[in-house]
Amino acid sequence: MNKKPNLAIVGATGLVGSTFLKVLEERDFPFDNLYMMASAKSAGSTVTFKGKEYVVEELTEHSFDKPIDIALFSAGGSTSEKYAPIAAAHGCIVVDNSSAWRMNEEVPLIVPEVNPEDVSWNKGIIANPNCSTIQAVVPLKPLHEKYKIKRVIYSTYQAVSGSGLKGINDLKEGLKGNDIMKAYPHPIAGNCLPHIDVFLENGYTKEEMKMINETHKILGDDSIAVTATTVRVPVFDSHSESINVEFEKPFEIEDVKTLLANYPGIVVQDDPANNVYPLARDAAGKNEVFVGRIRRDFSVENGINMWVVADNIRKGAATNAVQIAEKLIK
Ligand code: 25A
Ligand code: L14
Repeated sequence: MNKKPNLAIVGATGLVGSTFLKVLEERDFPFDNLYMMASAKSAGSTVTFKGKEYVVEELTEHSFDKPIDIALFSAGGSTSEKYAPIAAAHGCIVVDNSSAWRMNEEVPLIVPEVNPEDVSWNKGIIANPNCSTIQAVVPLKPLHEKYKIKRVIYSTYQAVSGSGLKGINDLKEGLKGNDIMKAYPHPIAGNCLPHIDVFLENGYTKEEMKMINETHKILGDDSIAVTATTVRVPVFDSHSESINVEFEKPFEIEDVKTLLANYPGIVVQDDPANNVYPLARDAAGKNEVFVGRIRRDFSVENGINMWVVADNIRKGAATNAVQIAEKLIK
């Protein structure tokens, strides 16, 4: 793109939408016109960007009649299903945060540190992966390139902010002894719920299957065996993940640590003697993926365990989407 792009933020008033705005501002993303869109409920309200107030407009079939180059969507799956193709038909490129388009064969699924080249075959819609998948594949990528991954076991500890304001409110109230259950079928305060998104017929949750399928698509390798257990924990921000990885090739654990520390987007925090390891509260508000507890799995021939933490609304959603948009304007 030669001129500065016209941008639209769809779902501008939501948790992810408002974080798009923060990240665009922090990274000084170039733009000419900027449009804020949401449902009829929010139309007429205002949001502030770079000190200027913008009136939120209702998203309709005609929202993309005006020239818009890039639209960042975070308004849920059904909104994306309906409106992303309308935007694309008008020549706009949609970066979509919902799960609606991720596994569509015509739609690239991108983590900029992992598969930026896939931007080239977009047909107007690019999908932003699931938050838990994004932070996992960043450290897996350099390891897969060097040692070829055979199998991955994910166990996640996911923050309530993944469920939006409802989840945050359930935990806030629960901590005061008020067990409201608007986001979850059980109290979240003092609990761990092995249940994220809906249950499927195969016994897994949809969140678990997203991690499995999206890992294959982003790494471009269906031969990797992947399994997952995803758990909601009483933490406000940042998902934590225990990741067990088995490789084809042998390795030195110090080389693994160096490889990860030198990879873009990763910060290694691994000094157990001084109680240094990634923590959800420290990762909150940051854009990087934090990796620690990197150690050999002595139960298999070539395996490791690691602990991976990232802000699920930033790297897991808004930051990753803005990074994709940055690739588009390059
Ligand atoms: O189906 P999916 O893909 O799984 O996605 C489902 C939900 O997941 C969130 C996102 O919620 C989405 O609604 N989400 C998506 N990707 C995510 C990711 N990567 C993710 N969460 C984490 N990580 P959200 O809160 O981020 O975004 C909601 C925004 O979407 C707007 N919206 C909804 N339907 C729309 C629409 N916009 C246009 N057309 C439609 N048909 C929604 O606007 C919001 O901006 P709104 O008008 O419905 O809400 C306006 C005001 O309401 C506040 N609010 C929302 N929920 C609550 C709330 N206030 C109190 N309690 C609540 N529970 C908003 O803050 C806003 O002020
Ligand atoms: O698929 O509830 O992007 O933590 C992101 C938030 C799924 C659920 C997605 C959560 C959603 C997830």
